[in-house]
Amino acid sequence: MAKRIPESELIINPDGSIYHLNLKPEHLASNIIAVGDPDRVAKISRYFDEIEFKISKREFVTHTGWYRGTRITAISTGMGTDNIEIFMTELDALVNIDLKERVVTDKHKSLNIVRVGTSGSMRREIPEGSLLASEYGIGLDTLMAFYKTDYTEFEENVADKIQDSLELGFRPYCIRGSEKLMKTVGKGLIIGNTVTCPGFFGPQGREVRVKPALPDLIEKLGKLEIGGIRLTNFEMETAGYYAMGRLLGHEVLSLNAIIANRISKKFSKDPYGLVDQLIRHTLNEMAGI
Ligand code: R1P
Repeated sequence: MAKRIPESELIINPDGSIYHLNLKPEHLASNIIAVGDPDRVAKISRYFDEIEFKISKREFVTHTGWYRGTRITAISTGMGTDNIEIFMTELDALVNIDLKERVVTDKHKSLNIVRVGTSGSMRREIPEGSLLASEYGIGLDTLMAFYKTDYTEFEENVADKIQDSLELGFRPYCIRGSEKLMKTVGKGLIIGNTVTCPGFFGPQGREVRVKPALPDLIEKLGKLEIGGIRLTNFEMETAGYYAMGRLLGHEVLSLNAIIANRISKKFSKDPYGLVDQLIRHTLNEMAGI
């Protein structure tokens, strides 16, 4: 007999939808475009040929519809890997748990999840205005201290080297995204390796009024060459997506609109235009998979 998941551990709303995302299984497509900013969801669904369903709760705004014959869900997550943990767990529950019986279903279903987000470059040669797909995510957050994941030896080595180089009192994690989606949705973009930070200012080496504890974070990370990979950009979700994707068995790829270059200190003159370019690229590539 399959183990029943108690009410307190997986919360279902009275209408049968999942607690935070407010979605029922039929509302979700297998191809998902995930964004941080709730306002970005409509900027994706305006290209749909038909919008089938819309709902929102907290920072999770969802539009499901059709684009050139492919059913796609555009959904926002808000910022940070703590939100990504909730997002990925509830998405997975919608497809891999019988919500009425509260048991894991026999046949695992894998989703295609593509993050379309903004990011800052830590490389002079990747200027603002670039579009980048993340091969690896490097988590400087502590999410994965709460889950046991299998890492490759290479991923462990990268994590060790970053911990040593930054003299971190905690262990970061390094994890690869979907090779399948990289070949399709990532096609034609710069390939990079993305550092995921648990904040926007200090954790990304920014000083506004308070001096960060690691003021030379960008310089140190920018100089590292680990087993042939170079770290390229900062944001706040990628590593969490990749780790939860591996744990739950989903294909995940993070795409980044590079709106700032942290070395040249330049900011894009048209960040919304750049995000729109990335949205159109993603829709067109997703329609084919
Ligand atoms: C910070 O401004 C936010 O922008 C980036 C970061 O990862 C963080 O969520 O992504 P989004 O543009 O998708 O929100």
